[in-house]
Amino acid sequence: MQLLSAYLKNHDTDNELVELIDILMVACKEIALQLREGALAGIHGTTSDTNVQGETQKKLDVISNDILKEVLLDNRLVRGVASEEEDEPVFGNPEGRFLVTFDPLDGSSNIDVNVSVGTIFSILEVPETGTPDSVDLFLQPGRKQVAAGYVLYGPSAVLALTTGHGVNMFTLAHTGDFLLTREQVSVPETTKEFAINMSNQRHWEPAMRNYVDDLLAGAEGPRGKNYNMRWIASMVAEVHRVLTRGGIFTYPWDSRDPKKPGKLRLMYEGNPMSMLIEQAGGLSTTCYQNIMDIQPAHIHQRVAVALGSREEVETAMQYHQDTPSII
Ligand code: P6P
Repeated sequence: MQLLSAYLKNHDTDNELVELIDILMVACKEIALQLREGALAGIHGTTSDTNVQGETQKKLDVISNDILKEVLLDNRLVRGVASEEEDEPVFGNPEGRFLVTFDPLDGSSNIDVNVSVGTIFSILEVPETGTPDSVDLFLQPGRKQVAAGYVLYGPSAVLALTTGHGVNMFTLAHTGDFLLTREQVSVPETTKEFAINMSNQRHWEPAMRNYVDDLLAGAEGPRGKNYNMRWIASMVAEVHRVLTRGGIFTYPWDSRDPKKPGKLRLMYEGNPMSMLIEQAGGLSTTCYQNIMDIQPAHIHQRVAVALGSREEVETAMQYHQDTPSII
């Protein structure tokens, strides 16, 4: 089985990008070790702090964030990082070539119940023009990403990675190496599986309610087939399932906070997951437009997400075109 860096070099990946991905994996391996220790190391539970999202920070949110910041900002290639857990970007080498955004521990509400969580990352290049040490450097649409991926800390730790030439998966071996375990992943075009938090149903737009009602109507309904539902409350695990066997994952706009288009964040959840899904032949939208076409206005901007099997996502979009929006 091929080592991660060997695979990337054999497929003509930019040497400095390979180096950056390698150090990212040094951080993720440390996070995986911390998670394995869990309660034994006294690192379950919450801190007394809340992050910029207004969410109570788990101890492992902070630990993971600190590991990633330390490893990345210590490398000459990194101009700056932006994290779900940081109010503002943190800058490193003024001559650095890359910008990294990340959700250090997505799904962290699952940690104390021992359910899979993950690190999501997005890699951009510093734009030619831009104010030094400014958040503006990061505000690039998802199409500008040079790489994106996640490490899912599940029964095994799996890296799903794209550098713009398809999606490959690498499993963390006991040796500490990430070894190629799935090459050129492809999302099945159709599906019978959907993932949504049904408890929010009364808050959705009419179009989303109509779409999900028809999924629930099954073979007797307009879709003409029976569907299964999943909800793990960990985007990394949901996207990994979609990449692995198809499906649609959606966290739509809801009326609880009408000024925000949804719960998920564009820069370090929507964009990296969209690059993975599109590179694997799927589709990733807000139900109205492709997520990677959005020009970000601020670093913690939220986005509605509907991603996965192309035919299913296109159908969800059609429901939104056919039903007047209330947003
Ligand atoms: P809810 C985790 O907090 C997260 O950001 C995603 O990983 C996940 O898909 C979603 O929120 C779960 O949200 O409202 O079901 O708890």
